[in-house]
Amino acid sequence: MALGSNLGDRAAHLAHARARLGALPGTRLVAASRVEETMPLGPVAQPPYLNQMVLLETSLTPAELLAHCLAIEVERGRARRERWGPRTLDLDIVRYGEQAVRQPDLTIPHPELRNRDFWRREIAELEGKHV
Ligand code: PH2
Ligand code: MG
Ligand code: MG
Repeated sequence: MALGSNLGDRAAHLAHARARLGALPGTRLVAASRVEETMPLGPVAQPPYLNQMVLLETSLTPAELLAHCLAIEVERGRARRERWGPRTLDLDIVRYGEQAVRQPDLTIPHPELRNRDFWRREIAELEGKHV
């Protein structure tokens, strides 16, 4: 899962997300990458992000996990205005084991994975930490 924040207390939003994700039913936080500051990608002018990748082990389905993620985003005051606009907290399912998902509201692997060097770097870091 990718965590991102570029509004408010960014580190606190990420910390909240890690705690909540690790406490979801049937779910364990296995590893976390470093938190990195990244320049905003995309067409909207906005502040820099804090980004982090975490590895979860879960018995939730992708759709269940997505529903929890949206609820956790709302807990941090996430408002959905423009696409790719600034946000307090963004939780994206980037990969789900080897499984692929293609639903109107969920595509796994995440289609942006190929475009985001920092995501691939963070995943490599997680794979090193995962025992
Ligand atoms: N997420 C976006 C848009 N732009 N830029 C950075 N640096 N990090 C993000 O997580 C990010 C972004 C939409 O989800
Ligand atoms: Mg995103
Ligand atoms: Mg998102």
